Amino acid sequence: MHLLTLLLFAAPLLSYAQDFESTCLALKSTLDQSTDADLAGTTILDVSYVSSNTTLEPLGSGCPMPPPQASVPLCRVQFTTQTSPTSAVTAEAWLPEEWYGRFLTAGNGGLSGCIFYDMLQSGSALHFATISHNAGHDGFSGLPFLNNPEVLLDFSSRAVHVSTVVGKAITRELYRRPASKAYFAGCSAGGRQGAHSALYHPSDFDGILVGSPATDWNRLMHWMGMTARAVGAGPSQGYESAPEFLTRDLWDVVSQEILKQCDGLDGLEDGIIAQPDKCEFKPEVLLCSDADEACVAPATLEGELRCVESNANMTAPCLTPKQVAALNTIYSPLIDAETGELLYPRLDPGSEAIPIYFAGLPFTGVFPMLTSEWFQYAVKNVSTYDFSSYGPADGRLADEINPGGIATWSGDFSAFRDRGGKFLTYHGSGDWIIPSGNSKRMYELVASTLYAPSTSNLKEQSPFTATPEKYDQMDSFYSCGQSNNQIQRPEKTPNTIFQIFPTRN
Ligand SMILES: [Ca+2]
Repeated sequence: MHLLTLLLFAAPLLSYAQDFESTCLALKSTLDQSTDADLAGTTILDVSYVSSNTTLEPLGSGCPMPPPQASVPLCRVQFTTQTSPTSAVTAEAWLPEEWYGRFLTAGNGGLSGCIFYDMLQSGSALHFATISHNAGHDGFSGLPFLNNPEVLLDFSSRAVHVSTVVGKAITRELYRRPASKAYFAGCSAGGRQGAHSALYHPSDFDGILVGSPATDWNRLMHWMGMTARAVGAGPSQGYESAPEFLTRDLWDVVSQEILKQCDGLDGLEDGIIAQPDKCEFKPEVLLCSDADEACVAPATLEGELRCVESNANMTAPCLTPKQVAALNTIYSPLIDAETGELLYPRLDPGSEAIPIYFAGLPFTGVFPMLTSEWFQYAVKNVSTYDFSSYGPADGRLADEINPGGIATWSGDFSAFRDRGGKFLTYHGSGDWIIPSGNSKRMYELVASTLYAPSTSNLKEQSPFTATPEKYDQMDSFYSCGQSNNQIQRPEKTPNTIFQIFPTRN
């Protein structure tokens, strides 16, 4: 009896699975013959049926990563869409056999033109028809932007929209009905893509989830460059001898001192700086005790060298005046010296302990790749550039040119809000790259534009379901792509979450 019952139920399931597989395998032909206008300019590269727990070959080049894994049975569609005579977006759609009617577009990161397979896997496993694209170029470098404004435009503002429109059309063709809801999820540069979509393509998504969004992109790139410069970064290796440069050991001393000064400000000395905004770090306490007058105000090169030496020869770790000055610079907001305008918020005290800062980002003595490639290939559009004199004028030029309209710095989310869109954003206070103050700044921009409550007026009873205060103690979210066992101090990354649009239904 039990066997019969099993067979009675199993037979339709088996039939459905076979139907899905055959429908999937026929999809290339279906798509090739489709007259759907949304598929114009799209070439279907391949369609395959993928069983559960299958290891796959990635699409594209220049993106070293573990082989993609599909955890549920799905229809995999690889496609490319021409965005101009000289540019195209390549993408994949993972369409799960068990579909709950929802569509998801995954964001990218950094200057990446890499399909985000982790999100294709997790999205499809959660029964979303999920797409991810290469933002118009392959690989992690910004070099493809050089002399190709159309590729730059794809990265800055076009690839998400184009691939989403095509992805939705492919989804309709496979399941014979449109998705009931469409979502976007991305972090960092992917977070900027989500904000850009809400601002400029408000019909693309019903819900947008962005982490640590890299909004005000040009300013972020500039802040990163100026931060690196403040601590001695130059255009190439060898700048460790700069008087402002701090070794990794000294950074550990700085980090411990920040914890000492600021841990208790949240009411509990627990190794967590839960409210970094309250932390006014005073690096002067780390000055070498014999830092003499000549060192405080070095009049000669000889004096400067003596200061560095006094640091190196001390029995206990300590800082020279120039190093102290560098710390005061990076733990203060970046201000335009001519206009007094705040250009970008400060580095979050405590975030300096995150390992990536010492692996290619501001604290290595090397000018950061993100800033250098963006500035060189997108802003200046030159094959070489000497970053040894990078400074405020370069930041102003980036603002002025705003390559591809990438800035994403507008508070007018009204079109997205008015169609019922939901925008949820979070930001770790120990973010690797993007100061959490930028999300608060973005919130204030949106709030002042849409006449919503400012962060200082948010209450539990407000229509905003989350307040910064409420979530200050959360430590379950980390920065983009990090899991608990990958980060050294996960407990030191409290978060702030804003739901910019109230949940009305
Ligand atoms: Ca604490």
